Amino acid sequence: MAFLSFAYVLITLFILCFSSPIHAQQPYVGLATTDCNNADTTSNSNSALGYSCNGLNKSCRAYLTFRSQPPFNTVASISTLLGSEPSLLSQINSVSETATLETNRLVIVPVNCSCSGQYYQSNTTYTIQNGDTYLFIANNTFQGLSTCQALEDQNGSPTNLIIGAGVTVPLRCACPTENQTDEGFPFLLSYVVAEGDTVSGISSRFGVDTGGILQANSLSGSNIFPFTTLLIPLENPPTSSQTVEPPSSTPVTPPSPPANSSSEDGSNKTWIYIVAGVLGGITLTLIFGAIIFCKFFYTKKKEPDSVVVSGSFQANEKPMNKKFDEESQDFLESISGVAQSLKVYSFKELQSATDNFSFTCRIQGSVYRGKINGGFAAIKKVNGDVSKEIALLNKINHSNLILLSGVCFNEGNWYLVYEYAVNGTLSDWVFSNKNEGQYLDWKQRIQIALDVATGLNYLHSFTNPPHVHKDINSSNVLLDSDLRAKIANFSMARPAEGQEGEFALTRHVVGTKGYMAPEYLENGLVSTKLDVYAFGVLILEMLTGKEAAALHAEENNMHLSDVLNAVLTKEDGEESLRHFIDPTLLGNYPLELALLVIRLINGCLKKDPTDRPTMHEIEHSLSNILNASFNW
Ligand SMILES: *[C@@H]1O[C@H](CO)[C@@H](O)[C@H](O)[C@H]1NC(C)=O
Ligand SMILES: *[C@@H]1O[C@H](CO)[C@@H](O)[C@H](O)[C@H]1NC(C)=O
Ligand SMILES: *[C@@H]1O[C@H](CO)[C@@H](O)[C@H](O)[C@H]1NC(C)=O
Ligand SMILES: *[C@@H]1O[C@H](CO)[C@@H](O)[C@H](O)[C@H]1NC(C)=O
Ligand SMILES: *[C@@H]1O[C@H](CO)[C@@H](O)[C@H](O)[C@H]1NC(C)=O
Ligand SMILES: CC(=O)N[C@H]1CO[C@H](CO)[C@@H](O)[C@@H]1O
Repeated sequence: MAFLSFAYVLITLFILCFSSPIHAQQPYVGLATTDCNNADTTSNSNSALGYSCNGLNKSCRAYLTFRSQPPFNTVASISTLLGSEPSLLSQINSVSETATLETNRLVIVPVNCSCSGQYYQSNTTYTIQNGDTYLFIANNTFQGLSTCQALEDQNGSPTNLIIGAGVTVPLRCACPTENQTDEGFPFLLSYVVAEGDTVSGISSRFGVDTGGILQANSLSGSNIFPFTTLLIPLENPPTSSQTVEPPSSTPVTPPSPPANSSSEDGSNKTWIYIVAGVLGGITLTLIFGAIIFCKFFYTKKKEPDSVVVSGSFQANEKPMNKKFDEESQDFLESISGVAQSLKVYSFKELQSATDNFSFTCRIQGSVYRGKINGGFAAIKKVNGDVSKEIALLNKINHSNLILLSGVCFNEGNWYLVYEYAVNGTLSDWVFSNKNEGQYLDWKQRIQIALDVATGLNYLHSFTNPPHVHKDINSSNVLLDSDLRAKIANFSMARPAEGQEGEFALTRHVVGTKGYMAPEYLENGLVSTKLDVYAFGVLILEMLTGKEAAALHAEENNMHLSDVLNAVLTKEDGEESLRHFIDPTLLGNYPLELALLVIRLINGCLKKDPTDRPTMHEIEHSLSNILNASFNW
């Protein structure tokens, strides 16, 4: 077995090594973009003039990023500057067309991108102002979305810029290559690097893997510079959730490579380190994958029906034995050597982080708040098999799914270290008075619903294989300092087997009361539509401020979708609707949008799972509702 997996790793590595140059797409130009006297017009592979026309299509819809800066801080002014359409721009960024955006907010700008000769570009026109130079226009006004070389190429010599005259500004965009399209990335975003950005930070913001970004830009290291563009290959068009700044402090930072690049010789060495690092990373990931795979396979064979049973944040009570203990220790040792993004903590470190797991550090159940490296982390103690949760969380990276940053194993217990969500669980906000008279307003609730939908859509459609969370409820949705939602507790998550519309069966029906879909309760059918149902219950709770179980009981145990139908069809429509909605909203919500939300919930709660919408459709509807809420 060990030999086989080693051979597998070698073969995969071999294939990877020799296939990676094929994926090289558009080279990153870096600081050459500001070297205006040195227009690199001779080399067509490494040009500051634009991304070369190597795509499948000669034109496409592409996306740019721009940071709102006065006077370009409204939907109208940004659209005009960048030649975009205000209605699309406002829709993608979930803001109204008349909105003024806060300074430095990341804005996603949809543009039409097409080949003009050798390079892709998106045209816009700009009127020369007093004091402008091509460099100033490209770097300061357009934030690096164009270059002085491209401006010169398009408009001629910079010596005769006339104030008030128009110039054509070619913006750096590109259409995906055939390979990118085949691999499921039909959208490209030209992301303008900001101060402090890292490739891994950017990849987590857009929910794509770091390797994909490195490949798309033929980058071998992580040397990126502000006011230059990186191409981000995307599976889906970008959404407003990606414009939110990611949390700045993560408890764990990977060790930095030796920093000795004093000479040219040194920078050559750096390059070698980086290549070695990337190759090493791939090997380690593969080995780690193989270990988890083997481990998984092994346990599966022994106990074909074992499914981790756990309520919200409650540890599983599984009898311990010596063998399991040893296996876990082996497993831990095996990951300690290879898991790059996952830090293995000593029990001592966690003890001191949590004041020896004191009561005051306890958040809930077996979850503690710990102070690690000056920041907070949530530490969950689990007595049971965590390999699946680790394997899943270690490969997902999405701002709406909680980040697992480390693990620890001690005396038969696992400790999982997660990013810390300051504002606690959604249930604390919706049902209890823990936040002393502070209630979520309408827009905050819709934003949270959209965040959860976005996270679930990612889990359902963009993890490989697709997964079902299986325990969506208001205690498993956490809120960060901006009251943005992150889905937590993946202990019950499992691959969504079968094609869409097909279902897997399980004999172990576990979950949280009130959130379980009828086909699951009755027949043990598992599909992504379970999460859709639970999500419907979740927004119903957010809308009414009542727990699903209470609502169910209050309405004489009627099925929830019948409760909704009753509300929707009552004669005194408006009044019964207002009566139904959470009084802590104080009537401060657009009734017609509330009605749309109720219809959406109704769809999610359909008895036949195939009648329920997909998370993708839900995300889309909620994004429109949020957009309309901003206009209200
Ligand atoms: C982009 O292309 C679409 C479809 O071809 C067209 O309707 C739209 O007007 C174009 N937008 C701009 C800003 O040129
Ligand atoms: C952009 O402008 C250039 C130069 O004016 C022109 O050749 C090209 O066709 C334009 N592209 C589009 C899509 O309008
Ligand atoms: C580009 O613009 C930024 C901010 O506007 C500025 O800090 C930076 O120095 C500029 N770079 C160059 C090469 O002019
Ligand atoms: C390329 O063009 C074809 C046909 O017009 C279209 O169906 C396809 O979606 C385009 N691909 C991309 C990535 O834009
Ligand atoms: C960097 O180089 C200097 C002298 O060239 C050396 O003294 C120092 O130890 C080196 N630092 C590292 C981290 O390699
Ligand atoms: C542009 C590019 O990288 N094209 C490559 C796509 O993949 C095929 C084989 O899979 C290569 O032959 C192309 O060069």
